[in-house]
Amino acid sequence: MLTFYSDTHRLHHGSELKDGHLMPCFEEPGRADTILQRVLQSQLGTVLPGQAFDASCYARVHSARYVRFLQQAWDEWQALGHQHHALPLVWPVRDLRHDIEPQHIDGKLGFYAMDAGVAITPGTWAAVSASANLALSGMQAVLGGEQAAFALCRPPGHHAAAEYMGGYCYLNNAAIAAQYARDHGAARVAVLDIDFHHGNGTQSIFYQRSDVQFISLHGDPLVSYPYFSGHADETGSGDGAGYNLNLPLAHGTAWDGYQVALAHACQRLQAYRPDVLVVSLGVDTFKDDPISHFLLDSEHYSRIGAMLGALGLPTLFVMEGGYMVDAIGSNTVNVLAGFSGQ
Ligand code: OKP
Ligand code: ZN
Repeated sequence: MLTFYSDTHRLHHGSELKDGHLMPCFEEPGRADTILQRVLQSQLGTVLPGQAFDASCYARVHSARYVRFLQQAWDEWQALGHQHHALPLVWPVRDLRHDIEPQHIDGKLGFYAMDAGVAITPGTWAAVSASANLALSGMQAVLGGEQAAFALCRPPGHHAAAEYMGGYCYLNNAAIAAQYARDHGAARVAVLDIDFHHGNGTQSIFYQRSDVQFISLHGDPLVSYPYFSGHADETGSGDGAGYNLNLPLAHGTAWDGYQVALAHACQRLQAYRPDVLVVSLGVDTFKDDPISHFLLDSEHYSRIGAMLGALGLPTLFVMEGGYMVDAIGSNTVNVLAGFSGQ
C-alpha cells in the first residue's frame, strides 16, 4: 500500500487547556513520526511526499471565507503584537448572532471554532494545507487505480466542518478527499469513521447529500467529546435522509461490542455500493489511549483491517486521532496490513 507523508506537519503543535493550565496538545508531532517509523519498518509499501493542490480544492467542502480565515489568522493575530498561540475563547452559542462575521481576530477565532483545541500558530496553515494535500494525493492514487492508499495526515480533520475548526482539526482531510473523488468520476463515495470521537465535521458537510454516505462508530456523545453530535437519531436530512449512520457505543466498549457494530457498518457500506471508500482512521479506540474510553487491543486492529479489506473497495485511509504515542504506529499499521491480507 502506498503511504503519503510530509514533514510539514512538524510546523504545527498547538497548545490546549488541561485542568486550567495551557499545555502542549495531545495532538503532537511525535504521533506522525511514530506512525511513519512503523510504516517503514513493516515494509508496508512505498512512501511518497504527495503533491501540492490549490486551496480551491479545500473550498469544495469548506466556505471560501473560512479557508481565507485559516490562511490569514496568524498574520492578523501577530499584527496585534502577539507572539504566543492564538486560541478561540468566545463562541456564538444559541441565540447569539451567527450572521455577521466579526472584524476583530478575537471575534473571528470564536466565530470559526467549536472549541479551544485549535490553536493558531505560525506554522498552522502550512501544516494543515500539507495535511489536506496528502489526502488529495492519496485519493488521486486510488482514482488512478491503486487498490488502497494511506494518507498520514497530521493535523487530523474530522471535527472540522464547512465553516468551523475544532478538536485539533482545521481542514477536513477526509471530506476534501471524498469530494475530490466525486469531482473526478466517482458517483458514490462512502466515508467510514472509526476514530473514537464522532466525526461531526464530516457528518455536517455531507448531511444533506445522498452521493456521500457517512458512517461513524464512536463513544456515546452523552459522555464523550464532541458531546453535541453523534447520536443515533442523526440519520441525514433532505436528499441525505438515510445516508448518515451513527453507531454510538458505551464507555468501556471492548472488541465484542465493537465488532458487532463494525459488522453492521460494513453491511450498510456494501448495500450502498460506493465507488470509493474513505476511512477516517483513528486509533484512539485503544485501551491505553489517554483521552478515550474504549478497550481495543493491538490484535483487534488487524481484525478491523481484515473486515474492511473483505469489502473489496478501492480505499483511502486518512489518519485522524490516536494519542498513546508508543502504540499508535503498530496499531495503525495493523489496520493497513490487515486490510492488505498481510
Ligand atoms: C480529536 B480526534 C482532552 C480533551 C479532548 C478534544 C479531543 C479531540 C479529539 N482533555 N478534547 O477525534 O482524535
Ligand atoms: Zn479521536
